[in-house]
Amino acid sequence: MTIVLHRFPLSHFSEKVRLMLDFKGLDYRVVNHSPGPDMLAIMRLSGQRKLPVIEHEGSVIHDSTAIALHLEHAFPHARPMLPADFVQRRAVLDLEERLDAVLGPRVAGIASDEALRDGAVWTDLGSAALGAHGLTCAVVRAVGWVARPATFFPGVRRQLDEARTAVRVLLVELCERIAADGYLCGKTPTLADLTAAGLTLTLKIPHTKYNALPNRVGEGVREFINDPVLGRFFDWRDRLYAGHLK
Ligand SMILES: N[C@@H](CCC(=O)N[C@@H](CS)C(=O)NCC(=O)O)C(=O)O
Repeated sequence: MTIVLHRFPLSHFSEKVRLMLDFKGLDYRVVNHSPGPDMLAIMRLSGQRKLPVIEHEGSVIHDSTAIALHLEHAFPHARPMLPADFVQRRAVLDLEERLDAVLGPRVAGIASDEALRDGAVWTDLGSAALGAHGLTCAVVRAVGWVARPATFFPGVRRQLDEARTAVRVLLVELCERIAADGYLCGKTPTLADLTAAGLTLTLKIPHTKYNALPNRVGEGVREFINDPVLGRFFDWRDRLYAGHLK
């Protein structure tokens, strides 16, 4: 039975789950929602307001980690995302949790801050993020005019700079892990790899079948994309998409 993935088009947690479905080779359909207008429908469906949510054989599951555990349990013959060995499994889940905690709350702010520096990029990002029932480009542009000056307030600037530093430190660690073993927790891809790839969605827009920003592939946060140290991470992510994901 086809799995239904409810997502916001530019949601990095939704991308994390979409990558799990690809990786396991499962049949799925994507339903795009708009933050705001579709909140009531999401609440009615899942009893909470965040996406991703999946529907599978009458079950409705929210939270990307809960979805990962559900998929591992429901499809025992599909490609595993978690090692059978409990020590290795714990290591994968610990890294996944840390990736969620560091990248989860920071990536959207960093990507928005970057997009605000260029009116056209901001309008594309805002319109794609708001999805099919989104506000018009003119309103997105107007929001940009208000938001851009806010990023210069010292308190906001400090928070954004701290977010960039925290994300960069983590990405450097991921590069070291990749250099050592090829993947983040050993020599084969796991849930940790799918998490890192999915949660960095808007740091550099990947080439994917479900990309909400097809005219911005390869673009993103220039400080990261142009950093030679982090090149290893984005090259690795490109190979992961090309080899295992749609
Ligand atoms: N812990 C959740 C986080 C999901 C999440 O934060 N989703 C964001 C989009 S990336 C969201 O729905 N935000 C809307 C809101 O907070 O109202 C997961 O792992 O799925």
